[in-house]
Amino acid sequence: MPQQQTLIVIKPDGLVKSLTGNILTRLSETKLEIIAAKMVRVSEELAREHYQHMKDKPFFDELVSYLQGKLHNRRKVLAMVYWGDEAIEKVRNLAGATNPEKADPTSIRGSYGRITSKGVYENVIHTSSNPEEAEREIKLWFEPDEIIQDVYPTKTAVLDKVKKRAWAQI
Ligand code: 3AN
Repeated sequence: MPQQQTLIVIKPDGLVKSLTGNILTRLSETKLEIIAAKMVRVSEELAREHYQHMKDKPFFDELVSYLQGKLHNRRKVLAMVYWGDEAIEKVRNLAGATNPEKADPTSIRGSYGRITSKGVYENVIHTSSNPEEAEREIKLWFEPDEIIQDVYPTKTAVLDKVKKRAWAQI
């Protein structure tokens, strides 16, 4: 069985509904390992890039606002990388179908998702759909050093005059 990595994002509706614990408990049924996790304030650029395959859909702008938390007044998401046997399919199955009303009622989206009166699919989590998308998404959301395993080849880049924030005192 292939060892895979997959991106999981608990979206703003999942956070507003205090579902983080429930979702992590459901994900632990897969016996996969968490190899990266961080809270992210999603920029418009990141949201647009993440959903680039939906850019021609009429609901694209709404989707970008949704991932940024603008529809829930909660400007953050929890982004994670899970790793292990058949990780992509295991997590997709547990997440359920994209349309929360069509998702198996015992799946995460079936249990907690909804379609708003404006037609937005609030489906609580994002999960990568195939190995190519997983690679694109993981590289978009994470730096190599934020992942505790070497999942894709890296190179050493020597950065000169890079400005970054540091602790004022240590
Ligand atoms: P998935 O998230 O299951 O991989 P995609 O990639 O087809 O599904 O869609 C990305 C996101 O776009 C979905 N998570 C959902 O929030 C939204 N979406 C997809 N289809 C629709 C639709 N018909 N109406 C409203 N929102 C949609």
